[in-house]
Amino acid sequence: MSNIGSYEERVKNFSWDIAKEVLDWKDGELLNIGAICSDRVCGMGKGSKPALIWEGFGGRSARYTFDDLKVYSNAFAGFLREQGMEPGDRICIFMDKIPSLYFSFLGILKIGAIVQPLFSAFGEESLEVRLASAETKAILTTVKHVKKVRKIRERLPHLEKVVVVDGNPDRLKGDEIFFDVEKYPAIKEFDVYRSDSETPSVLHYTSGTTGQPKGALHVHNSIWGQALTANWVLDLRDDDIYWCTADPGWVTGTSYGIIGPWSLGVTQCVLDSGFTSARWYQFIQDNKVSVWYSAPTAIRALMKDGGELVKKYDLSSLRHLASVGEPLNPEAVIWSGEVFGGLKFHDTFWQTETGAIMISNYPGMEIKPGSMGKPFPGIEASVLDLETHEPLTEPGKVGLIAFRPGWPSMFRQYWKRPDIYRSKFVGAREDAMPDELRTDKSLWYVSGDRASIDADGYFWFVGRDDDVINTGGHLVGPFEIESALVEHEAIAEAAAVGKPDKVNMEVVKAFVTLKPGYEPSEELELDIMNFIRKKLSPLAMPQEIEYVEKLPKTRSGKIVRRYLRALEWGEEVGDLSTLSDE
Ligand code: 6R9
Repeated sequence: MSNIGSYEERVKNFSWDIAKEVLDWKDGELLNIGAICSDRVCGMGKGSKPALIWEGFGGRSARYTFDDLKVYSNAFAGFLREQGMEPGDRICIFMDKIPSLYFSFLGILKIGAIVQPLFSAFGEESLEVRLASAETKAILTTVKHVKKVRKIRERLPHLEKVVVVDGNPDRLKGDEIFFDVEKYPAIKEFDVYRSDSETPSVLHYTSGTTGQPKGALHVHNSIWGQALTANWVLDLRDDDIYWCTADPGWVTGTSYGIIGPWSLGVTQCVLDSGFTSARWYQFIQDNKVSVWYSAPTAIRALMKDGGELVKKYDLSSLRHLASVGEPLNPEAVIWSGEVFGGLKFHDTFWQTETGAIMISNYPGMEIKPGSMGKPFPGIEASVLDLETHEPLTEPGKVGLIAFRPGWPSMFRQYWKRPDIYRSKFVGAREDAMPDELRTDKSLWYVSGDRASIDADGYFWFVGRDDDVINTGGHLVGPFEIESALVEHEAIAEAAAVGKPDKVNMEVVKAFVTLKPGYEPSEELELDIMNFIRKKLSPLAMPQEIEYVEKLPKTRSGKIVRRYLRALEWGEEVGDLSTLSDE
């Protein structure tokens, strides 16, 4: 049965040690996420319990128990160790949501290396930037995606091993290595790396306004936050069939698509095929999904197909629904209550940097449609005045969402960028080290989002405090897009902003000036779109390109995206006095 308790009760009597009780954790046990999510679950007598129910394209499917998870993650661990991979090395996983992604994720952690999951739809430039930044030593990929690695490999001196986990070994090139997890001699017990709470675990790249994406580095200690929030907020119980729709290339897909559920020994389903509403409902029906964690864009797409379609399926297995990634509009909450037998999507708010859910509609708490809910027990959250950075006390006033440092799953640094890490903390000393910042309770970690808090303590999201574009719950950095745009032969200068979209909330729109000799045309527009799709990803591809004579700039020559964005959203353009008037 559920052990989540009432929100008020939990806030009053909170301690992170409760996470250890939930996992039945004894002091002195090995703190290694890879082992906790597989070996440890088997050790608790759940080895034959289904861990992963998988469906792919074309009707392919597979089922794996926790025993399988243990043996196959051991195989990846054994193989990688054999290949000379060492604790602390960055190993990238670049695949669709196939079973080997999940096995290798745990296997990499078992040798004490750092997992760098990257979204498989990334094009070669998105991939290159992230592999170069992390000085990644090995990449695990598939036949479908290895071609992109081949194009950039010679520019990546640190990339020693390219491993392909499917297909035909005869088709590999050069020193690429073939690895078939099912054929590797079974390792029953693997000698797991003796990690501790501060051993680095996962490196997720995330986009900011300026510069290239930054790597948010997590540690094995994150498990306490991920397990407890998976238990209390997602309400995961031993007999659940859980479906997290996120891709592990993004943080939701690892914190709650791998670590949270499997640390609790919960069965989860993965659907690795294109989206249609019918396919999703069928998947829930066939697998008797009970807890479903998804994103507003998907929910809006389901809404578009209407409530009648829902009635064609038996979705009575569903018990709890939650959402993350972007603002969940009140209509979506109300609609879900109507069509899913009274179940409403519970909005949750968090970030790559926070590692786990920070603000949420806690089960049992009254849902105010449109609100993100309240801080998780043990999390001190506030909104800070936009100018003074003092906490706002007046209900309804808009400020910056901020958290007191020190929760277990908080990121420990931006990879090799202590300066940017420091800039996320209000009140930080200029020479403060990452380790001091993350434990200093006099500071605030600022999320980069704006919200207000109402008189009942509920948080209401307002928008981002920067120029990052959130398209369908995925963050894309304008700088990365602009840098790629100006590599196109016809483009002189470029600005990328989000424009409103009914389903995806925002899509990318680019404003460009052309080089002499090039004329605006529809053909050129398509060419530019394709150029970005291939280089970066379908997410980063502009849905519209507007040719302009010049871009709005400040006197110092910086492009003012804020101005272009406001035009797109029909908002007040704001203070233009800093704009150049040339
Ligand atoms: C987990 C994840 C984080 C950013 C975050 C904010 C937006 C996330 C939200 C939300 C409104 C919610 N965001 N949850 N906005 N309501 N419930 O999504 O991580 O990819 O790092 O994105 O997404 O802007 O700062 P990440």
